[in-house]
Amino acid sequence: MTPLLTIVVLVLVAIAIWQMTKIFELSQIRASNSQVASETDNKYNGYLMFAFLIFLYGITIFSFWKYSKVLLPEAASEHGGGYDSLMALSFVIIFIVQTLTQFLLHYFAYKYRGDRERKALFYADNDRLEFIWTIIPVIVLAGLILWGLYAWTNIMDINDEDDPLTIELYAQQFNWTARYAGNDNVLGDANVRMIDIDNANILGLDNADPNAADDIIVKELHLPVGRKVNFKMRSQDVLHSAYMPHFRAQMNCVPGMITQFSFTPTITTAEMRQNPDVVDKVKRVNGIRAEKAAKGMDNTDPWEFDYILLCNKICGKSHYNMQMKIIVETEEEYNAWIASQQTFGKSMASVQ
Ligand SMILES: [Cu+2]
Repeated sequence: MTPLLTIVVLVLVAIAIWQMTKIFELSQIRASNSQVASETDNKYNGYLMFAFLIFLYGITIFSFWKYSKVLLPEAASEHGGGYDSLMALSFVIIFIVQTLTQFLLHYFAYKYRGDRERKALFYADNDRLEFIWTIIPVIVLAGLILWGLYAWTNIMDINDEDDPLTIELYAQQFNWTARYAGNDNVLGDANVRMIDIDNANILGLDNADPNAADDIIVKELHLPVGRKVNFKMRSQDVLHSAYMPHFRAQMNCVPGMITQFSFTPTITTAEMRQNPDVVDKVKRVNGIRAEKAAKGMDNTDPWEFDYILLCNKICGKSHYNMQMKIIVETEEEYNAWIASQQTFGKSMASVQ
């Protein structure tokens, strides 16, 4: 009922505005009703162009001031720094180019506004000018693309050098499961057809594969700082995307195939919680939560920063809630944690 009433009210308001503009138009009839723009019209539009330029600059400055703080904190992975530099350089170039071109566009529209006395200059072409405005974008874009390709090849070079940890990230509607490869650092074979919920084989591991017995299945990702991790992604049902924003990492999870991504975490969770940007963000979020708590609203527990694995593909109705906590810790803390986890072999034995 309420939506219908709202629509009726909106339609009535629209009709009222339309009628009022008609009355306004009728009251504005002047002696000369020429369709040709007058000097006043031209001047008015020239100034409006200038006003729009000021509006553009104003909103740019406002956005920097208001939204810079929602950006991610410093990258917590080895490759993240290079990735951020590339991003920052692209932003700087776009910013300079847009500031200049917007100025030129609007200034000239104002300067050469309609004037009956002025005649347009016939200027056929200028090779040198055309050369300059072609070669500068060519060099800048080629530079960006080459640097981008170089960064991409570096990031996507997934190999077994430096003794990487092998971890599987398993996506399904709507949660993540992680599987550590265990002492042998080799993941056991798995297939969605071998999933046996009754026997707690939630990832479909192959019981007959000796590599599977020492695999460790967990719901929280622990990573030792400074050790390279090779992630192998699988999906059970639809397209998902493993997104770890603080590590500048993202990879699609595709049913029927294994995709991979590799990175080395460089900052522990405890260290990241001390980062000034993170401290500031936590303070702001908890301020909002405290306000909500005062009004008696839900979900107002104070928040503590944690790294996070998110799904970055709209994979269904609970997509927004598909996440897993990531804890980056020292080698000793990691070893103690992994030692306290049960292996797949043991959990199978306890079920049967
Ligand atoms: Cu998903």
